[in-house]
Amino acid sequence: MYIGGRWCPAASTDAIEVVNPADEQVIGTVPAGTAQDVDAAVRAARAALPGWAATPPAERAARLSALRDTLAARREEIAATITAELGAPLAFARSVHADLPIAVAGSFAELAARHPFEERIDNSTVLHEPVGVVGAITPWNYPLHQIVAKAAPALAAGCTMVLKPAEDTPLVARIFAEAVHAAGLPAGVFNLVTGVGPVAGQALVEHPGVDLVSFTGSTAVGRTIGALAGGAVKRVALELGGKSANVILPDADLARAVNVGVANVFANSGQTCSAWTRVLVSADRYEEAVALAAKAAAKYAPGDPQAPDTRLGPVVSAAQRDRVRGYIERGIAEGARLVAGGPQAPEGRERGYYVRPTVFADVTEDMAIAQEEIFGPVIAFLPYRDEEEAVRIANGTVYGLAGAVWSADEATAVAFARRLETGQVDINGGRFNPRAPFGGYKQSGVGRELGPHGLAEYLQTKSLQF
Ligand code: TXE
Repeated sequence: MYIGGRWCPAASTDAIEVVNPADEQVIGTVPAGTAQDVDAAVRAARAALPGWAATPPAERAARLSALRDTLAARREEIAATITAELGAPLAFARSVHADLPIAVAGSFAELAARHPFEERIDNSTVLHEPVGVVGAITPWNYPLHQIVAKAAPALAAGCTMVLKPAEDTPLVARIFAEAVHAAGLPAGVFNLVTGVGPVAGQALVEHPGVDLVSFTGSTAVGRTIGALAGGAVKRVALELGGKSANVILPDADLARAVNVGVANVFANSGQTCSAWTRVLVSADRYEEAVALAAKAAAKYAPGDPQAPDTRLGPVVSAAQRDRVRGYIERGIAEGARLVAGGPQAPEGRERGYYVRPTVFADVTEDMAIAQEEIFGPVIAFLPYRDEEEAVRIANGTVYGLAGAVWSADEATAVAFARRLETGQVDINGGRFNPRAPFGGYKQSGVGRELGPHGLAEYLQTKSLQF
């Protein structure tokens, strides 16, 4: 545990084993934190709060900038750790798992320096003050990014925090805590408690010393956390699941839309909350699109994430593998047409938590594979007759996190995107913007991360009237 600026033993000797999903070997252990550890961490965060909240934004920005630099200096180690504990192919671990959070840390360092923490409205001065102590609970799918997307804005805002990272990927969280230490953040501003969700996570949500809970994970757990936080009248931010639609309009470049769409889902073995897992294609181009996808899927042979040419590694855990394979079996049972992949272990990959890259055609809206988040390398193709039907299908799930629209005419794509009930839409492939707000409509969540909107989550306002 990293509490009050130093590494200290946990209250219990229970440990969590961290397993490499590529070969099922144990690669490390971390302490299984309890309510007692969480209490010590929250106390440390509360003690550090007045000092950090009063630290001038320029100084907070300087510490964040040092944190960015420390993470950048450890890029290789971060990538190797994430490859080992998550199974992400090494090149992707470098270019996304390491570089994205480094960019996000840098963007909040800049933002902290120039954010208007005070504004004038007529005869009032409005102060944007830190909410207080943040309890952050993160998942394993982008383990460092999820941490930085909460820690960087919280620290930029002047909040202090306790992090409970996912039990599957706690090793990179430890690197993050070391980077915080090396960057010279005052003791107690950032604290780390490892442990399992229902014990350490729940204790953090319920602790009266926590003012804001920021959670990313499953909708089921998000619902419980939202209810607990609501009951205690705490602020809460929830980034939850998705079932995003990739809408290919009739005039789009079909091959590009399908190939980019397939890459979008198979990246990170499909473990991306914003992945475009449902592809909507006009009925007259549907078979052509399905054939293109089957051909593209063949290029994603599951392989060792350490190997330089691997594009698809394993999924994170045995539980996740079984869950994903279960969905593939369910899709077949429900009558969808399997055009690539399937539920069996990929050839030569019986050891490790591998799943075949899978493409389903003839998926209907009522099927589980069209409605539920699978979180694995599985794509569902659905045909539509006209634009109205495409909008209805795209919006026809409980989720609303992301989506994509393709058209030869950008204005047509934008007009369609306006009709989507979702927090972000990529137009003709888009380009990820680490400063644009990220978050969900409907049951995909509450609140936004990244950029000025992400910073605002960690601030509360006070008006002074003159
Ligand atoms: O998530 P959990 P899991 C979805 C995805 C995946 C499914 C299950 O569909 O297949 O969730 O993954 C902590 N109180 N997403 O089981 O359980 C837990 O320790 C407090 C989408 O891994 O939600 C971990 O730190 N905390 C998602 C975090 O919550 C609790 C990313 C996430 O775990 C808790 C991950 C409790 N009662 C999974 N129970 C996305 N939106 O990107 C668990 N936790």
